[in-house]
Amino acid sequence: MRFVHISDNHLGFRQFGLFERENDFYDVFDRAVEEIIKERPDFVIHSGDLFEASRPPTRALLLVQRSFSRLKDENIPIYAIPGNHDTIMRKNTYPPQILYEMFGLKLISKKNPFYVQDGVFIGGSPYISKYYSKSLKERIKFLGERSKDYDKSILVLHQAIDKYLPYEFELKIGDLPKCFDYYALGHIHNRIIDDFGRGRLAYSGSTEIWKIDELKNYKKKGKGFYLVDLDGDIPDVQGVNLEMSREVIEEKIEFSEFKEDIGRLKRYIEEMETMPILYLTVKGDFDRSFVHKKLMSTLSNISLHIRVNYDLEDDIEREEYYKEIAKGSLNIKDMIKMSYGEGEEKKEYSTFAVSLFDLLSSNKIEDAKELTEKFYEGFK
Ligand SMILES: [Mn+2]
Repeated sequence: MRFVHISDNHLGFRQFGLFERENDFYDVFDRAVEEIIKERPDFVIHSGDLFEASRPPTRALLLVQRSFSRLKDENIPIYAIPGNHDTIMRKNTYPPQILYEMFGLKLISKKNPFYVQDGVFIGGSPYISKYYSKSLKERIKFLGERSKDYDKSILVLHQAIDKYLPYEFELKIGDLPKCFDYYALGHIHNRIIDDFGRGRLAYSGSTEIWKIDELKNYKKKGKGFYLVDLDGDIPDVQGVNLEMSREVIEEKIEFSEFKEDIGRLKRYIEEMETMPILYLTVKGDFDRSFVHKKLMSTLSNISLHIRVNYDLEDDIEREEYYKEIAKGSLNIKDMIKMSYGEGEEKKEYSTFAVSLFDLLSSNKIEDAKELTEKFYEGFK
């Protein structure tokens, strides 16, 4: 019995507002499906965040339709949960995954918490926010009990666990029952494989570099999906690596070596077939506009996107910024709104955040609780 564990494809994500990046996420998903068909697994487990948002672009929806109908033709069913990105936080709504039930997708939900294929128990829960972790723990406990009638069992979740993400988690490692053979997890974008109970626990990770802090883990462990063999006493987990669409480069440059480093970087990039993404930090004592102009004139026409962080020894601008805040000419509420960005759905969040800020800063704790409960009601 072999299956594929894949997660966090974030289809429809237009990183930096670039359609090239949106395509990168589609392309790597396409390559994943090619590889899955080559591997001929008995089934696929998808542990959430198939889409970047709960209302994905039509192109993303079509790509998944085409891919899943190919898997259906090959008799490979997909067991899937929605993640925090493709969950809709309202009552009586459906995640986009439900569109593919006619293409062999089996949605793991509150209504259908588990399935059994060839004697293997496949149970799980859609993403649940930390405000409802009590109900999440109850669901997991229930699944643990039900799984005991079967030889092999898999638990599918899209949650962070304290052991792997100590600052922002919904579950502690001790909350998981130890009776499952494989814990198919999503949410953390790095690849993680661990021993747990009598089996193995794994985050298969994202399939593209969604955020720069995934770069280190990607360089060490690659990105793609896991191929799991359930036949032995302990599941055997193999990483299948997918080729990324372009390189992401992170460099720290000392201003004293600026010219040499930029020249070296330029020659390195010129060898590439596809334009990379650059994350540069320039450190030292220098004139920001000189460095910016030089960087752009040397690298912008050979890179898809450049992000520069200036680490100035004597940062006058930052001091000015702090002075502005102290004077009160920068409004915290405006800053909250700005950090959420534009768009209908984002406006809902920023309105919520600003109202919460108002209540909390005037010490209305109970009102803040009530507002939060209402906002997250869809999770109950
Ligand atoms: Mn994700």
